[in-house]
Amino acid sequence: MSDFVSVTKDGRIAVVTIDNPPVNALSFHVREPLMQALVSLRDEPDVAAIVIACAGRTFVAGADITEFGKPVQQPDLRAIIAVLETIAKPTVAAIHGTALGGGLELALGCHFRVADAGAKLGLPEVKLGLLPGGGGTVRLPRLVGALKALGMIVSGTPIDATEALAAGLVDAVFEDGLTAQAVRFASEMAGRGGPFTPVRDRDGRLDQAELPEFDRQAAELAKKARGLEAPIACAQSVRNAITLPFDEALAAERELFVKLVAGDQSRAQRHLFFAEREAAKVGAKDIVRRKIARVGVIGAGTMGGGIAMAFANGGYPVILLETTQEALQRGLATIEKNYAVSVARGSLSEDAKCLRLGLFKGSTDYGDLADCDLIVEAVFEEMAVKREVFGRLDAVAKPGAILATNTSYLDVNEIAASTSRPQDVVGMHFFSPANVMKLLEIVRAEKTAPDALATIVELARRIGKVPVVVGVCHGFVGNRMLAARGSESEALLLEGATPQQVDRVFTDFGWPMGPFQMGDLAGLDIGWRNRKARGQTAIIADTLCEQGHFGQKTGSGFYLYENGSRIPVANPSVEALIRAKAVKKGIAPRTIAADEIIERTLYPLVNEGAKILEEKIAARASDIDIVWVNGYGFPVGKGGPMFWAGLEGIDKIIGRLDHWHERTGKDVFKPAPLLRQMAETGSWEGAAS
Ligand code: 3H9
Repeated sequence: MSDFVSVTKDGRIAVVTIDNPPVNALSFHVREPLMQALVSLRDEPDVAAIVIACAGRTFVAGADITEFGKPVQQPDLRAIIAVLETIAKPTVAAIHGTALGGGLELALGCHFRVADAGAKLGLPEVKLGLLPGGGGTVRLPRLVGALKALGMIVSGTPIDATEALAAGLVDAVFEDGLTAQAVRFASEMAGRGGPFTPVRDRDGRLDQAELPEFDRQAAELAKKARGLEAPIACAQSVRNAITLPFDEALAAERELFVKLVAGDQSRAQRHLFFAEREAAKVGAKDIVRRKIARVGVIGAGTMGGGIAMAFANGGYPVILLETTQEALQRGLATIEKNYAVSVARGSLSEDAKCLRLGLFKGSTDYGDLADCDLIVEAVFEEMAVKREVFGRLDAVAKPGAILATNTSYLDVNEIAASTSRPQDVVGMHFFSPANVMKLLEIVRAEKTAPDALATIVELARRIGKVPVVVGVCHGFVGNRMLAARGSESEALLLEGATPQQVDRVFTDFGWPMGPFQMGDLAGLDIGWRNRKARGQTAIIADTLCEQGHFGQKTGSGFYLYENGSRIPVANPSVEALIRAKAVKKGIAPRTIAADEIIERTLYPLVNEGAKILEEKIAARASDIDIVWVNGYGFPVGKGGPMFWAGLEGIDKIIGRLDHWHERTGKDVFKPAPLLRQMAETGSWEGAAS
């Protein structure tokens, strides 16, 4: 019929196959022939049932996201589903791979859904700042109940075929031969005779009595939304499925979808979707990646243990190396405890825990690393120590093994130079806890070989990380910008702001926590140690550290944490300390507005990002956004600092940076030339060239 949709017949069963690689998105060039096929099969007397299947690696993974923000070309998905629901003969979706978003909505337009055992089904639109706009919020609750639908739609997390079967989302699961099984299933249904009830008319699972519990759960979810509109809209729309007639609920869903798709939050989240994929495109497609079968990790402390877990979670055997048996056993025990906590929480099965633990081998002998294809060092953050470790690695590692450092600040070129094979050395900057945090800054040193870099990027994706390649500079992209963000923290306090006020501005902006709370969580001693190493001071934070207040771990820092609580409480002695230091410096406190806090923290953040682009430490502005969203909690609904700068207005940012630069003379406020170019051209990329 078309390159993208074909129809074959197996006896009286028609099989409509969508073939739109890579993920069978419902682009216009699919929708048009799909609609034609369905209309014609509906009226063909020889056809007793229709199966909708997909070629390639997956069922339809959604609407075509690249079409959002452009005028809709008809037929749209809703029109196709409307036609599907006029078909009297049985319609069956045959699902393999992932049925996501518009893909699952298409399947919900069929009378039946059958799935391959490995399939996953979900409505992830919320992750793009949207709600399902093809009837998903009103049809899914009719099959699985409103509470289950609420959980699936607000989290956006897909469920597997077994769960889908138990929930009533699919009618049968097959181990293999999906299309043939779907044809058999369709034939059997046709043989049973109709009428077949479309999902829209099945109200049995909608229960008004669930409303109070629904509202309770929706309110909980709203609290966690942190200013994001989509989760709230999702919940509202699923609620409509219970309280409104089908067509009214469908119309309300459409209205919400249209509003969200045109909004800044969804634009920001779509930007992040493509940015993440763009960041992972490193090296020519034909570069032969090195084979990584076995990984070594040096250091079984918090970082090394987390890194080792990240690899084991991805299925890689790991040799964990420590200097003493005692440190090794302590590290391995912590890993075991962490997995036990996951089992207790229900996020990991006992079998999976055993499987993962079976992948670890502990050692205190560098010689045991000889077999590893990749060795990651997570030892003390000091150049002399790193150089020594790399010298020893150079002596034992096999030729071609990739040697990685987990340094967060140090010069990877210098580390590479302590080996005879700098082409095999790369930075892998994990974020703590390394088994949880998604971001991985991959540091390309001067001599890093392209195939080594491409291998690590691919490996990062395999273990579920979000990789971003960065260049060598102090703190790379993330920590360097963090320093710029925090450069005015103490000045703001001395001039009259409180830690609570600054943190509140951050959480109102959408951050999970503000800088002072984050400092307390990470441990104020870390920054203190770094400052001392660089001959820098911070009068409030240094004083707190000198007095033994390191944050959460000591029960006090910028906040108090009483009786081991993690909830920060205002700390009167910190406020007294700030006032005393201000008096000593002759600074009279004044009221500081939220706007000023943003200007003096987030504008320098953007400015530093521009400098990083100028220096080509990051290849694209969107890479910086990925770093900040995945590593530092920059709100997804604002798309990362560089995307947000566009929303905020580059001219406005430059104007205020100029103002603060004039007033303070500080370099962090001096607008980067690239920022000015950006104001003229409207594009970071255009400006960079
Ligand atoms: C929706 O459906 C709205 C409806 O409710 C309402 C309609 C009215 N569109 O991720 P990968 C591209 S919203 C366009 O690397 P994987 C992707 O950019 C949608 N392009 O593969 C990449 O391109 P490139 C709801 C898409 O195997 C390539 O495909 N659905 C789309 O790691 C490979 O992608 C979703 O949100 C798309 N929908 O993972 C699902 N999807 O090679 C979004 C992918 O040029 N997709 N591309 O960089 C995914 O979650 C993953 O892609 C998937 C495969 C799990 C399917």
